[in-house]
Amino acid sequence: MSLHYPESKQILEKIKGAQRIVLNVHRKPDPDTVGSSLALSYYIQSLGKETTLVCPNKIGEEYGFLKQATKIKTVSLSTFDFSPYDLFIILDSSSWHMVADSHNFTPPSLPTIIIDHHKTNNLEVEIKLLDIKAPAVGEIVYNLLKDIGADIDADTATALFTAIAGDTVYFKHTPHPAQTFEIATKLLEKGARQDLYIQYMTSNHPLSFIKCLGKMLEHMEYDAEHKFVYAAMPFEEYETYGKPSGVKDAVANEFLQAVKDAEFGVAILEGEKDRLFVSLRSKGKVDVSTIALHFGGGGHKVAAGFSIKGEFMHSVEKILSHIRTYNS
Ligand SMILES: [Mn+2]
Repeated sequence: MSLHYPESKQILEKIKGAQRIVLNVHRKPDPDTVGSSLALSYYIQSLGKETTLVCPNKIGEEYGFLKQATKIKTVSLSTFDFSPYDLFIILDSSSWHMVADSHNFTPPSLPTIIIDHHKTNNLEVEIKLLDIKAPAVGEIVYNLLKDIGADIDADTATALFTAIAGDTVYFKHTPHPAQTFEIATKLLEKGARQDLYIQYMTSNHPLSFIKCLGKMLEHMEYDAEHKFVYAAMPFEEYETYGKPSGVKDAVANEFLQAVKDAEFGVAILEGEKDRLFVSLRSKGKVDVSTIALHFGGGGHKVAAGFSIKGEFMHSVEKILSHIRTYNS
């Protein structure tokens, strides 16, 4: 049987040669990084090896339906003691900032493997498995586990299903749908708990989240000349809703591509005073990762993001005027 990835053999050898393995869950953890890290960790544990999962931010309680999600440690990567470990595996990160949530992170001198799907990935490590065609790292890990002949049990299936469902926005964004739906079907046959995904990941928001989402949608405007929509929320307003997390992502994932004649959309949230967090989504013609790169962020052709510092109105204008020059 031919391998899906030539790197699979090398990765298996590295894992077999290691005893204590540390896996990274990226900043602002999402279902893809959490699910794919857990799935790979279950496999490594099945070989009788120790794993530790580290994330620079806290993992939301909603992930509790995934086995061992509550064991993921929240640590400062910059001061974390890597010395007990002999292998570092990073999933779903395209930059050291994403790995550590810090611009001062010095990577440890450990053998390091990166498994990622971001077009903007610029990390140089020993082994890099980058598949920019994969809609989620969960799909890459699935192919990797197949390549190395790993058994996919129900917990692994649930973790990988969660990863793929998260990044594809429940199978809406699938560049190669036949492959992705086939993998999803196989995972369901292995016992993936799709019902728990729905229960905890999509039907579990506080009312303040929904109201804040509604307010942000009310702010949405259409730029007919440059064919894009944008919605921006200042910090003062966000604060009145209790700063619910995930609002910008929900606007981006569900509504930025929903408007007739708009080619792409921008959601801007002043999540902290004078710090704006921006998500971009495209219907496919416009490559929004180049806009994100311009502002020091990254991502994919159809989904990207960045953050900038500055006064709210001034920063919003700066973002919009760049986009208008870019898309004209
Ligand atoms: Mn991802």
